[in-house]
Amino acid sequence: MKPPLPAFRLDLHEPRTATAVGRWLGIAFTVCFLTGLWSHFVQHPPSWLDVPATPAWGYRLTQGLHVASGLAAVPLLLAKLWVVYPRLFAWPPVRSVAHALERAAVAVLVAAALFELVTGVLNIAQWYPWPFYFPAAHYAVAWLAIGALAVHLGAKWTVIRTRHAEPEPAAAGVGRRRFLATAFGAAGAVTLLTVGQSFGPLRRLAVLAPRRPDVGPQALPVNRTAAQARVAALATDPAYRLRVDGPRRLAIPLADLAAMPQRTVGLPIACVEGWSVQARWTGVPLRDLLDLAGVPAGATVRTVSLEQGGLYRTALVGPHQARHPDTLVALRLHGEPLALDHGYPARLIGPNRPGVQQTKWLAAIEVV
Ligand SMILES: Nc1nc2c(c(=O)[nH]1)N[C@H]1C(S)=C(S)[C@@H](COP(=O)(O)O)O[C@H]1N2
Ligand SMILES: [Mo]
Repeated sequence: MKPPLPAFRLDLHEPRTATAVGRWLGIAFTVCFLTGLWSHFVQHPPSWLDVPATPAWGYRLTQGLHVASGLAAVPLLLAKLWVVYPRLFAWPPVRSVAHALERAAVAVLVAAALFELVTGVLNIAQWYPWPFYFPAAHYAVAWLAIGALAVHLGAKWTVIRTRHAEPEPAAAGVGRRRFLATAFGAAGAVTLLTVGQSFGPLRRLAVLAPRRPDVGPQALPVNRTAAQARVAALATDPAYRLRVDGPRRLAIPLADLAAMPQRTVGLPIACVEGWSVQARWTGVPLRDLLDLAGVPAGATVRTVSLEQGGLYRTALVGPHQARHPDTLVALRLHGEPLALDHGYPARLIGPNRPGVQQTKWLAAIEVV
């Protein structure tokens, strides 16, 4: 016979609570992982991937989900760690080979999850207090986290499945529900106070987000200014020419670009850092320029900025996006000439592309 449970057991460090928090944390991590993987492939496309141009808001959605799920995971991870921490110091530390592996996976999972969330949050705050290249490290550690999560779920599967087997004393139920309400409430609050950086209707609530999507020149945020990129002199030089290097080599003055047939489209800037906003762009369809230069339809092209250095000096445009009528060499934003900080005299803007690939201050378009 089992001994009777004490009447007021408010101990929350038990599997039922761990599982309840863990389920939502697992969902957040999975969404974050998959959307992050997509972001990585879009930015470093393998040879077989020609990133589609539709839906135009695709990257806006996946990257919005990536940052939102990562932010929601912060309070959930803290809650989970608080529930399970006594077990992290269980004695004896190792009981068998299987137990040793299980604990090793937990150690990797905790370390990798903390690393991903801390670097992710600092990155969207544009603070890089580390010596490594953030995207590469964040990507590599994501695999550690998801691998360790899979091992952890496998090891805990029986516990997860049997969580309702034992009846629970009423007092423990109340305490547990309060704790869970606090943890889920915190995750909900973080989401509500940040998601407006990409979800327009809630932009006024985005007080915890680093960016308001409607604040900046021409009502659009700026990630890197012309002054920071040191391009102001080149960008305003009257001798500016846009080079298009295909089988024919063109050097087109701004006035000639403006004299070509123009197209106006609504497309978002969707920054990898999570903010995004729709805007109205006018310019010359990229494919018209490629046709003029005799570039074949299946070609991948590279945009090159006037900027002399920087991580975003160049970007690739795959055949689908390069030939989509909405991919523009934009000259105007919301009907006015581009502000210098938004890429004057000309920038690339295309559907379903990460912000980092919307090259500002275009100098050239080259065939890869
Ligand atoms: N040449 C160049 N283009 C660039 C960048 C840059 O630093 N240099 N930043 C990119 C990033 S990260 C984003 S999110 C968008 C932002 O465009 P905006 O500053 O006009 O809003 O521009 C992209 N184009
Ligand atoms: Mo960005």
